Amino acid sequence: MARELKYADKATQVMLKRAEEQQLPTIWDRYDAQQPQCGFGTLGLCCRHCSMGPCRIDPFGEGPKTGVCGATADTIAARHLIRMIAAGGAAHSDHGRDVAHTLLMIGENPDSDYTVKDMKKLRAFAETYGISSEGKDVREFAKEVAEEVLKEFGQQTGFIRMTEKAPPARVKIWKDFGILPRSVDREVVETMHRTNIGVDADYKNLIKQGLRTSLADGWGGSMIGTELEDAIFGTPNPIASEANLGIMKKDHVNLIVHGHEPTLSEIIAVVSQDKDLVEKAKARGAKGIQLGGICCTANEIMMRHGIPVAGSYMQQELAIQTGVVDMMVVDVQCIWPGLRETAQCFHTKLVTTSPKAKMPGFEHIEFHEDKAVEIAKGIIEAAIDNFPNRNGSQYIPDVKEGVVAGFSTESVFQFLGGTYRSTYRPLNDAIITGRIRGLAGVVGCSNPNVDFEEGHLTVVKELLANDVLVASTGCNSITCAKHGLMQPEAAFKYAGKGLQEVCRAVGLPPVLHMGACLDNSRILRVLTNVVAEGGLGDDISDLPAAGAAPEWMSEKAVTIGFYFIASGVYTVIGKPLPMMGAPKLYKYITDEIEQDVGGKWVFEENHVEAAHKMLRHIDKKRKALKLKPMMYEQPFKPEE
Ligand code: NFS
Ligand code: SF4
Repeated sequence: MARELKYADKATQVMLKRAEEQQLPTIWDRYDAQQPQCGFGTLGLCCRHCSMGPCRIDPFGEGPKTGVCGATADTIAARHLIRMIAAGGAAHSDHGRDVAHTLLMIGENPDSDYTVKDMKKLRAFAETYGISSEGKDVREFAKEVAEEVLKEFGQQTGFIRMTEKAPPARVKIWKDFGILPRSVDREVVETMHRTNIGVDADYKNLIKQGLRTSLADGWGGSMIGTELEDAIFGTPNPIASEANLGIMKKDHVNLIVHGHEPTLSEIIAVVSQDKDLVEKAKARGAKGIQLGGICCTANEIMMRHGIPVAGSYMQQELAIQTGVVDMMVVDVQCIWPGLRETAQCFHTKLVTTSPKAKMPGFEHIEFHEDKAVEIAKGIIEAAIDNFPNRNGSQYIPDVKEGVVAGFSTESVFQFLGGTYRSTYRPLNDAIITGRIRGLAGVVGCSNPNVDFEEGHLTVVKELLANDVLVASTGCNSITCAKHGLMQPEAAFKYAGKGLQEVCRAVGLPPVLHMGACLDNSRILRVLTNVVAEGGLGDDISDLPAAGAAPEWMSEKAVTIGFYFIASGVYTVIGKPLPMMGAPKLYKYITDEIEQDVGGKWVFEENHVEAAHKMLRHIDKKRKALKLKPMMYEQPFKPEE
């Protein structure tokens, strides 16, 4: 079916048209083939948690209002929702846990290919766990920290220690409400238990456990992952790079890394320019080796090495359709098994590397961290060997954009305060004096159920025009990068006058690339630092700030949304969560929950209106803080 993508980047538009002409399969075709999708599932009204079912609730007619066990719509939808949180949180946190394992290996294996690149960061992290580096060599220290962290993943009592990094007022809310997470494993397991047949049927009590599980991810698994990745691979600093399919080169071996965990891609990034390998590529007739990323693996290596991004989630098969990808090597998460169908039409070799993620039609070269360089070299060699096998038509759209990435909680600090004094003061002052209206995190996936990139671009541009500084992660970052929003010059094109002045003064792009989805934890820390700097209330929920994931699709996005809400953030998504058939649950998570945790869900499929809702919320918070009126006139003026 011909499909027009009005908002998508030019490379995607061209590639999709070619795919139609050449009858190559795409995610959009598979999506269309699923229409109409199940109404019960969309509304959150089906359950197959036991074999008396599957059950479904009739939301309109005379059909059943409960499942066989008597579970109501609210119970069924709430149980399903928190299982999504458990799954998404487990994905992030397993990633975080793997990074802790890498740290342990650094401690235990003297021949490890990994080292600690940022000792300062590791020391600061270890302090939270009451571990000092004094009198210890790096390996001894790394081992001690890793063991303590890994123990925490499975602890039965106490609480996840990174939660103490939140503003004290926030920690008090979590304690009083009873959602301070004990440990990742404890919360995920308890969520699975409670949603088993005949256990928790109270939608509010279920959501409460969901909130606690999401916090175990945001302030636990994810945050630990980010911190330890920074310690091992280096904390990102602003770095220039490029994004979109046009980064690939016809006369080079093109190796695409796709997935999420940077342990393999980091090593590939380092060894891909190895002299012997480049020579080998030349011997095969290529001019060199071009590395590119897809999804969050791309974000990780762009943030730390400036390796260009080939595309976002929705472009994974379009990359292969260029005919010049000699290998796509994947680790975990957001990888389509359907890539096989596309790769079959070309010479592209698909390689899985994680024992957790094998796929039919992919070759499996298992990655082991203790032989990281050796395996990475083998993978690159296999890509080189595949270069002469290019068959089908080759076409690389000549489309790419410049981007400045690499904003970490720390580098934002330095940017604002200069080299002499790291401080968030200028940011707080810009908000207080009305140059910046507020802060927004715009994050998350893309989804064939929306016009590709319309959601991200509309929300971000509307916020910028109204002087909101945007922090971005995940596939939103890739969209913003491809559309030129992550260059300092973008401020002059898209930002309101106040935000423009701030960006010009310090040379910041108006949209800050803060990394992968795992790095949403950086946004939590930025918000915490803004609170700590003073003048904008005591808690994250006091800040003129909001979050959005306009094109979300993954269970990870559900977890992220819930931990932002549990941290006091007003959070807007496009397509509603699958629970619209559960009226009491809907009222709770989009309204009453604000009383409990300070944040709430907002569903808004009109993206301009989504941004306006965020702006209204930001204005409400500015008013409550009695901040000065905005310095310059804004296009969006909320009706009084
Ligand atoms: Ni996040 Fe990153 Fe992209 Fe969505 Fe997938 S890559 S972890 S889940 S699709 S933003
Ligand atoms: Fe049906 Fe209840 Fe079993 Fe779910 S748990 S399938 S609602 S009987």
